[in-house]
Amino acid sequence: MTSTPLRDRPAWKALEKHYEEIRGVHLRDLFADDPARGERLVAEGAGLYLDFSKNRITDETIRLLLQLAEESGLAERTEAMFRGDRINVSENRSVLHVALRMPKGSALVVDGVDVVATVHEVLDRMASFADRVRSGEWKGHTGKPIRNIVNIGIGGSDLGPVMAYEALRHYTRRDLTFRFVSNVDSTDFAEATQDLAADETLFIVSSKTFTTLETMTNAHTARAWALAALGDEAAIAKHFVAVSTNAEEVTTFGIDTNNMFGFWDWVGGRYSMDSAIGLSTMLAIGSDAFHELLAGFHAMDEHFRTTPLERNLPALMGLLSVWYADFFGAQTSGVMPYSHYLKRFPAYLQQLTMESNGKHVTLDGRAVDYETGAVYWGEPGTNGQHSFYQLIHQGTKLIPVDLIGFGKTLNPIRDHHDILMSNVFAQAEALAFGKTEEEVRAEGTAEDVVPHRVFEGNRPTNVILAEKLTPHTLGALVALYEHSVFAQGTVWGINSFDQWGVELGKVLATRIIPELESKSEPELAHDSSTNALIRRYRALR
Ligand code: G6Q
Repeated sequence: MTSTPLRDRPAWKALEKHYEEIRGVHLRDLFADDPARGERLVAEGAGLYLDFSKNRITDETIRLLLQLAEESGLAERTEAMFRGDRINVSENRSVLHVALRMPKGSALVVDGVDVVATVHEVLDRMASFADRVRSGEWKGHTGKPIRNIVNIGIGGSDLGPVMAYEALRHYTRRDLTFRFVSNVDSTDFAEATQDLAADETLFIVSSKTFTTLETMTNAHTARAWALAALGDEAAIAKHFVAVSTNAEEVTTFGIDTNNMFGFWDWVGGRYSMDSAIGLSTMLAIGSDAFHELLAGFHAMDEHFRTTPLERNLPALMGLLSVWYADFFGAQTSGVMPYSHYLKRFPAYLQQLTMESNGKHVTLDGRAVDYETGAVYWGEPGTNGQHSFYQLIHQGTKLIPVDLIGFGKTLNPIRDHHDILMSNVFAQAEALAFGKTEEEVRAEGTAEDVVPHRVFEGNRPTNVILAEKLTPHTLGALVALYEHSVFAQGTVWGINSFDQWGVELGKVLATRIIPELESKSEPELAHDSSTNALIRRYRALR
């Protein structure tokens, strides 16, 4: 891996020069000069088709970005990750979410342990548990089968499960109700459980550490809620299971470790939806479909590991993100899935991308002198088109956008799907080519309105197409972004796998809780604003 600072790498210097040539070039001209561009600047892998032709790049840009990847050691670092090296240096951990989806029978030995075998042991236990619940063999305390499943978890122990449940709803058992409680706001728990019968409800307490304040608060509330209805401690074993790496805390909580599904410190929270954290997903779609999801992840892993970078989807997308963040100064990036089932995908991606690459120091602790991870955001198309797309089309900011669409809908009704997909293509076209003053005038527009109706264009998009939203496709799509994030982090030389930035607020909140709850007026030693806010809250509560 290179230790040359990013700005000193030859490819970076060349890109700086090259940017000066490209910044004024319009996509209209790039397409006019190269009629085959839209068929040429595409890549395919793991069932996904990526059209990256509507980016502000030339063949030279790609060549330089690939050179940058090489000078940044992307290939070596990818191998290091797949080998189980401790590339998460600030936590001294391997980063092996890729092992979670390696097929049964393959092997990856890390520190003398075949992690693939241990992964499949847990997957098999999850499958037999899921089968028992889904078949009704697993009975609640009063002898009734489980009809409701409530996942309690937050961050990486929530966003993946929620997103996957929504994304794969078509494949879920409709006679089972799934709810997800994450927020320590009691409203979340209250609303999620208000219409559920405790004797038909199973809680999955999902927490890698089993110490997270929000999750443990909700888990204890759930315990009290179940006990109030069922009146017997013995009921807990039938109505609570845990997903965690911390057997001791799970036992202390009162959950039988036979009903605990483990994972490992080499699985980061935001990279864990395909570990036991996906238990709710498996309960919803069944173990066969869950294995298809894993196969989709694995197909993209293999694509990423083995495909030359110029045809490598995650590498190309990652490098393009670097191009816009560091050369065009783009601060944000949009992700717009044209599938209503993917409505939580942008929220999921926000954690994956921003917790991973929202870093200001390099692996060896030096402050960066370039931009790192962009702000990710998005909503399902076409809804976004009727709200914020205005700013993307005609605002003053450059916002690269990923548009995700499918060839087939899972709910064929009249011509909805063609209408939906026409919008994917129309948006990408409008963003790239815009509408010139002459074109607006030619429509007979009044002269004073002309400037308002001009679309500058030259707004970059990636269009990602797949045949159909299936568990396999979802796995491939998530892995695509995981590895794109990795490629970006590698170029930036940052640690995409720690998240120290979430710690400070947690520590401060723990100090403030007693100040809010104390019966007597607490002595406050914060800044004047925090002191005044706490006093105001105490008066209001
Ligand atoms: C993800 C983060 C974070 C984590 C939550 C929940 O990468 O580490 O979002 O998933 O803080 O942690 P627990 O699973 O330990 O409760």
